Amino acid sequence: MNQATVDIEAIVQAVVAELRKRGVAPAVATAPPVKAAPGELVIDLPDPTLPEFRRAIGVENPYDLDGLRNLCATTTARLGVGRAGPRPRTRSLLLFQFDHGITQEAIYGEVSESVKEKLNLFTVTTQVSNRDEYLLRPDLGRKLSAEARKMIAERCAKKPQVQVVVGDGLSAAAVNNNLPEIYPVIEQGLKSAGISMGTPFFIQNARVGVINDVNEVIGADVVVILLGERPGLGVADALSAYMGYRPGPGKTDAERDVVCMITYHGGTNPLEAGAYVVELIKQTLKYQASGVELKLKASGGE
Ligand code: B12
Repeated sequence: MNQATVDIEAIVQAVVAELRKRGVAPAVATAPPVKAAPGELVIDLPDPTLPEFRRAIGVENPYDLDGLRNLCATTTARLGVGRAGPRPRTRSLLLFQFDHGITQEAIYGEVSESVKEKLNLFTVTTQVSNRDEYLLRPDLGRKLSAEARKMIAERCAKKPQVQVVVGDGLSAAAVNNNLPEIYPVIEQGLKSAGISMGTPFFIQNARVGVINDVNEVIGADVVVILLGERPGLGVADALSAYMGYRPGPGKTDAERDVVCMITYHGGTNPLEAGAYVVELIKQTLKYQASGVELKLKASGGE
């Protein structure tokens, strides 16, 4: 480090100290500057993913700092991060890129074979041939491949009351992290209620609407698909349970229900969610309806 750099650093420190004294410096968490060895490149910025920096207030001189802190604590949205002129701060940009990287990994990741094996799930595919096509062609993710139909016909029990299937959807992490917890709760809950369950399996590159195709082969009263939700910049491993009463050709989301945000990271934990899914299945069987029709019937309307 040459003399000029040292001088500039000393000046910056002195100015920041003076601004702090006057209460003008931003209420941003800072870390001591990192000293570079000769020839070494140092990015002198604290790790923005650490909790104290992720949640730090970046607004300079907020009118009501406590109020702003309370507001920011209510959400994972990027509130009160401040800006550098018209642009986001480097800290915000890096954090965004980090979180975006996690969403990409969730979308392009694969559901672990060991998770499938533990629950004895065999794998079939939709008519999608790769992940890019999955993202571009949701319609193909709603259709089983011919081979899948054949395999399901050969390996699965027919006409159970409830058929549970698992799909990767938009987040493999959602399935990897939550399926081992939620699945046994659903299985146990249905068993103790005396409700019969079909042979579960895993559908790669699946969309919600694939349950219509599944039930053409299975003929269940209720089909439940546990699949990964679109990852967000706050949470990337949330699972959903979508379900419908006697799904089949032409059935839409209006005839389906969903239990969403199943995750330990700020959603409903998978154990509780599993119990809720079982309750919803019981209602669906009782009223022989799902979606809007179930709401109407359960509330006494027609
Ligand atoms: C993307 C999305 C949508 C998109 C779906 C378009 C698409 N092709 O992907 C649009 C904008 C159309 C949408 C609309 C609605 N949505 Co929406 N949506 C989501 C979101 C952000 C992600 C869903 C996801 O990742 N699905 C997984 C992928 C793999 O599924 P997919 O097959 O690609 O897409 C299907 C599902 O997303 C499904 N879907 C989306 N929303 C809903 C809502 C219900 C009740 C059902 C049964 C199905 C459904 O529709 C798609 C086509 O079949 C979730 C948030 C979350 N935390 O899950 C909310 C969410 C699922 N939606 C919700 C709601 C309320 C709705 C609407 C009823 C809003 C309204 N009042 O109009 C409508 C209903 C739409 C419908 N399909 O009939 C709520 C459900 C709450 C609940 N427990 O009932 C959620 C959880 C958001 C929230 N936190 O409030 N939605």
